[in-house]
Formats: sequence, C-alpha cells, structure tokens
Amino acid sequence: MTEKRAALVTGITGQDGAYLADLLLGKGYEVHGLARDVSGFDFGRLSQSAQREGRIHLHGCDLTDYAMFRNLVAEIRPGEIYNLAAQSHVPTSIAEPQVTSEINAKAPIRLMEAILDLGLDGHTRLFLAASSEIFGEAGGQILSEDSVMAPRNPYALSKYHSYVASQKFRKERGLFVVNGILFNHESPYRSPAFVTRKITLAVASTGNSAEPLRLGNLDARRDWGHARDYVEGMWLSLQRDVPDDYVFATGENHSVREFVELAFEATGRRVRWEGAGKDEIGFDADSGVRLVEVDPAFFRPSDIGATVGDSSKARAELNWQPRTNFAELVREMLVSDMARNG
Ligand code: NDP
Ligand code: GDR
Repeated sequence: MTEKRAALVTGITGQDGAYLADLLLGKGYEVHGLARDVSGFDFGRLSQSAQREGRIHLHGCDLTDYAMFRNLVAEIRPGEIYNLAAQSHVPTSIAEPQVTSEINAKAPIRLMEAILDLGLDGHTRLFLAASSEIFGEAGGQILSEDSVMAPRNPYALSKYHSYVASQKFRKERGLFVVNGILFNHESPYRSPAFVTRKITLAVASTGNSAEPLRLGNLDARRDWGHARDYVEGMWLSLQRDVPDDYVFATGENHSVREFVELAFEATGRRVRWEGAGKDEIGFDADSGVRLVEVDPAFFRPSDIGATVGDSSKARAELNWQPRTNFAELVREMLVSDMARNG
C-alpha cells in the first residue's frame, strides 16, 4: 500500500480551510488542520464522505507560539503546507497592526525558517495565501503578477512583507514556496465581517418590516470569486515541478451595490435607490420599505475603489479556471442563509 501524503493546513477553521480540507481528503491526503481553537471546526462544512471517514487530524496551536508550531511540523513532516491562517479583516488590521503583522508576516517567515532548520526543504512544499490587497489602489487597472505593488493598510503591508520574504527564501535558499495572489473569494462559509456575507445574512433574515441593512461604500468594486474554486488553484500550484507565484481571480468585478441588488432580487424584491453618498437609501421598489441605508461608520480611510485580476498565468500553467460566476455566487450564499433560517 502506498503511504498517504500528509498535508498541513493552517487556518483550518476559516472559510478556505474548510474547502481545502475537503478537497485534500477527496484526493486521499492525510489532512492535519491547525487553528487557535480547533473545537470551532465545523465538520458539517465537509462533504459527506469526508465527514464519514473522519480523517482530519486537528491540532490546537496559535501561530504566534513558534516552538509549538515548529514541533508540529517536525512531527507531521507534511509534504505540503497550506498557510491560510491570518488576521484577514482589513479594518481590524488598522486597529491592531501589531497582531496583524505577527500572524500575517512574521509567522510565515518563521514557518519558512522552520522548514529549512528541520531539513525538510527537499520534502515540504509551502503555499502562502497572499492577497490582491498588496497592489493597493490600481485605479481599475487589470492586475497580474507583474503589476506594481503599493500596499496601503496594515493588512496589505503584512501580506506584502511575507510575499517579498518568500521570494528570497525561494530564490536564495531553494525553498519550494508558492504565493497565491488571491482576489476576493466568498462562499456560504464567509465570516459576516465581510460585506458579501453581511448582505446575504441580512437579506435572508429580513421581512419587509425589519431594520434596514447598514453598509459603507456601495460603489466599491471587487473581483469576487467562489472559495471552492480558489482552493483548487492552491492545490494545483503545489503540484508543479517549479515553484512560482500566481494570481487567482475571475477577471471581472462588481460593485457592493450590484451584490445588494442581486441578493434582494433572489428573494423577489427590487431595490430603488434614492439620494447620494452617506444619504443614499435603498427602498423596496414595490412597498417603499427602507431596505438599505449608508452608514459612514463602515467607510474606510483608504478604501480601494476597484480590483480586477488577470489570472491568465494560472489558467495557462495550472489549467485553473473559476467555475462559479457572480450571479451563481450571490445566489448560493443567499439560498444557504435562507435555508439556515429554516
Ligand atoms: P478566515 O479569516 O476565514 O480564516 C482565518 C483563519 O486563520 C481562521 O482559521 C483563524 O482561526 C486562523 N487564525 C487567525 N489567527 C490565528 C493565530 N494567531 N493562530 C492560528 N490560527 C489563526 O480567512 P479565509 O479563509 O477567508 O482566507 C484564508 C487566507 O487567504 C487568509 O490568509 C487570507 O488573508 C487570505 N486571503 C483571503 C481572501 C478571501 O477573499 N477570502 C483573499 C485574499 C487572501 P480562528 O477560527 O481561531 O479565528
Ligand atoms: P476586503 O473585503 O476588504 O476586500 O478584504 P470586505 O468584504 O471587508 O470589503 C469589500 C468592500 O466592501 C466595502 N464595504 C463593506 N465592507 C464591509 N466589511 N462591511 C460593510 O458594511 C461594507 N460596506 C461596504 C469595503 O469598503 C470594501 O471596499 C477581503 C478579505 O478577505 C481580505 O483578507 C483579502 O485579502 C481581500 O478580500 C482580497
């Protein structure tokens, strides 16, 4: 019998952790998952076969506890590590830049050092979750691996730090490390701290008399894909003979406003907008009930106006492509939240 390949996924309790664990189990990996509190891992997020087989080995470990983390890597000797753990919320990074830097920048660097110190560099391939935030404001320009990077908040800076450091580890020390430069990707497992899930949760739970949904910048545009498609890209990127960096994106963007409109449309309501800026209000076009209000508390000091990515390198070299379009994504998230409400 061939030995199972072992994979270690940090951030297993997060959105991408669930999809990636499922994908790896389906491919026959021995999956080890790490998070601060693994008791929060929801097995209900896995496909039924993965649940039945109960194959995930969970390890409670804070990434800032370097000694414990290093020991786990030494013990598991994973062939693949997917470093998904992060403080991933941009506004929180402004309030907590130091914590963000510890987890998003320093921990991946320590992880790369650990792989080398343990002599695992010929054995272990590492995927790092980089972000389209590293480009900063690009004025709607289509972004590829070669685009100028100008991070503009502590989250973006922390991801840029680890991205630059990893290129040194790859070029100068021979480490097999890949950056996935991930554009926004969403799913029913997205935390409500992010705008898409905030919208679908609210739309799924509001009747006509409920409180309006309060949002910030309605005109922000994002290249939104589905997390399920992006974790496939992560896996593909570690199967190549030579490590490299890849943009994962759909190539089109949509505004927060469009997301709101589609979500309400899926429940049979049409939004009529009135006013502008912080005074803009979204009414139910039929009943006149207030559905959406703008709340300046959700405005960001240096928000990025629009992102759109060019994933042609991943498409050509990895044979990767996003399978879920924007309308399908909104609908899947909404239907899932409506089902949860019974
Ligand atoms: P989530 O925020 O859903 O998950 C983050 C994970 O990191 C959680 O499991 C969390 O655990 C864990 N974590 C946070 N702090 C620590 C710590 N100190 N020690 C150990 N684990 C910790 O993120 P996503 O799944 O959405 O994203 C995965 C990765 O991809 C992240 O690195 C993110 O920055 C990056 N990314 C995501 C994009 C997206 O659109 N989703 C786009 C670009 C990049 P806990 O449950 O305890 O909080
Ligand atoms: P983002 O995602 O910052 O792009 O980071 P988020 O969903 O938080 O914001 C997207 C856009 O929506 C605007 N917005 C609001 N955002 C939130 N959270 N809440 C609101 O009420 C609201 N109203 C409008 C924001 O201003 C912004 O323009 C995500 C994370 O997954 C990062 O970890 C990842 O690196 C990037 O995507 C790529």
